[in-house]
Amino acid sequence: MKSLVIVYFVAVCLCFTAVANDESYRILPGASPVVEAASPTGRLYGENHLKRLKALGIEVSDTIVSSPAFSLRILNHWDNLDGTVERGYAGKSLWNWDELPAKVSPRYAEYAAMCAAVGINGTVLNNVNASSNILTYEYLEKVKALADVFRPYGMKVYLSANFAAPMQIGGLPDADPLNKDVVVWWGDKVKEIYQLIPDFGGFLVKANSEGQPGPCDFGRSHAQGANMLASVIRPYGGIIMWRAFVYSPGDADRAKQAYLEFKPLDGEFEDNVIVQIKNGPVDFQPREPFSPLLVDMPGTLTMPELQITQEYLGHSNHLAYLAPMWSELFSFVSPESQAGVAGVANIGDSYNFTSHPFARANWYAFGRLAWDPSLSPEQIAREWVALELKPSSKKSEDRIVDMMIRSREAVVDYMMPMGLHHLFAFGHHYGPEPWCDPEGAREDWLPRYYHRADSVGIGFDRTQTGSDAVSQYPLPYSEEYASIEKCPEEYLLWFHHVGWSDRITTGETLWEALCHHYERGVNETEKFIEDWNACEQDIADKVLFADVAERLEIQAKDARWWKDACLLYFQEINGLEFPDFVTPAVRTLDEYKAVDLGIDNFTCPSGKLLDSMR
Ligand code: BDP
Repeated sequence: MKSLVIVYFVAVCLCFTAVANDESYRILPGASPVVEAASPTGRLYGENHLKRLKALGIEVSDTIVSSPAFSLRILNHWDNLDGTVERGYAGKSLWNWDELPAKVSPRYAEYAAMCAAVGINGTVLNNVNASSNILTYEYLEKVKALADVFRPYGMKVYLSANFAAPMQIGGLPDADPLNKDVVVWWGDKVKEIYQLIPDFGGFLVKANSEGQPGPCDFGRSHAQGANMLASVIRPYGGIIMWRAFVYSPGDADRAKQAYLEFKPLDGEFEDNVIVQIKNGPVDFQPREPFSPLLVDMPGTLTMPELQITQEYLGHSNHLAYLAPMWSELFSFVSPESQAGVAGVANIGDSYNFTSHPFARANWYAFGRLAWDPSLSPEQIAREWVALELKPSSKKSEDRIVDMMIRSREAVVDYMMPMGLHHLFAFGHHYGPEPWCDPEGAREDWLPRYYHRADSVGIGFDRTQTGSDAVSQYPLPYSEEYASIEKCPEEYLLWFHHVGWSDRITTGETLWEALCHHYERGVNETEKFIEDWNACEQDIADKVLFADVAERLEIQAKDARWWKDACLLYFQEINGLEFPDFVTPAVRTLDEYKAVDLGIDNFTCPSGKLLDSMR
């Protein structure tokens, strides 16, 4: 559709030169350092950085020049218009739609200031499973009120659009992107939006995914759908972020589907469309290999979608500092090849916005990495600990930073090590249910689809003898992942079905190694409790201290629950003895199978409540 190489080049230049310069700043050293910037937003970012340096006691001895690596650094709120948040664990939605636009909570500005402090420059206000009502005039006036608050902080507002909106609120018989009436409807809608919000950012679209409507319903491709919206929004400078999270039951290996659907469309998208791709090929698991689509769409603008909310990492109960996971992604996917980065927000109306005090570190880290993905997770953790927790001794600071750095690997270890994935309870994705098999559920929503445990071994064969997902990766990864000897241990069971008694590179059998990981994860959570308690004297905020302490206890209990339930279940399948180092299970497998948290599928407003239900 376009002369790709040129369009891509121009688009990248636009993204990385014009916009980036606009937001960049310089800080000149001196007794009172001076911030220079070409725009008010750049100045704000510079001043914020200077504040950060001051708070950290760092003097500006040389000129600092900084510009963002990604031009789009956007939060995706999965907030519904009824005030619930899909996969949100920090209370209700921050946006009080009932009160807006008449009443504008001071928390909106507080939120925007926190985003600006780390350089986040956009926010999608509503859930990707979008209600068309957000596009009615009534709601657009509310959106305008929020946009007016966010503007001085350099934050643009975006909306998730339901592709069937022309039918649902426009009264049209279809939403076919090639139907002139549909195009006119969207054109009028976009005009109405820009009259209210002249700097509106654009739309995020989840189409033909998990039951959402989309162009394929009318025999059109994703590119045709995205390009129609792109053409109506182009005159206003808006963009379309089109999600690649698609998979349908019964087809190929779910991990292959986004690539299979989108790769053939490479080069067909307009240059104001950005294909938004989840970091891994399945769905925000504690560890996934990177999505091959992110590195194989040279004729298309793409951006990774990260999940800040801990849907699959213990909700707001568990300490899981996510910067190591995101840095891991950028070690495979070069930031220069991406037009932006999106993060599914972990923010709600909870007193501290995120419920778990340490979950604020993930919001902070998302922004810092979106500005500069070369920052180390440790440096970001150190900044956050010093700025927010303010421990009074260096020893405690070091201890807390160390806990944070270890925390994500601990979660992987006690939930699903060595490449296991999706062993979660159906629906709420909190606890373990590797056995889960509710009636009528789609096969690719069930843990057994992913772990494939049988009497011989465990793991998903994604090599040429299996689903051949490995062939979607470029060299050297395709070769490395396809080889059972060379495959990194952390992805072993993602790509291979391995015999229980096979020896892996450490010399242990697979069964021993799995048991080791689970045990280590549990031990880590116990060490977190010790580490945190050792910091008590140095944390002035006693309420925060107690809150974290309580959650760490829950996390340790949950870690045991995960370890016991998974190992007992796998043992039932392989009939092997546990190695000596495995601590005895607290309950029997049947007791674990009977656990019912009694929480709904999507929202769990108060994470801590879960514990009392177990
Ligand atoms: C899954 C969530 C689901 C989201 C979906 C998505 O479980 O609630 O709607 O992703 O990203 O992780 O669209």
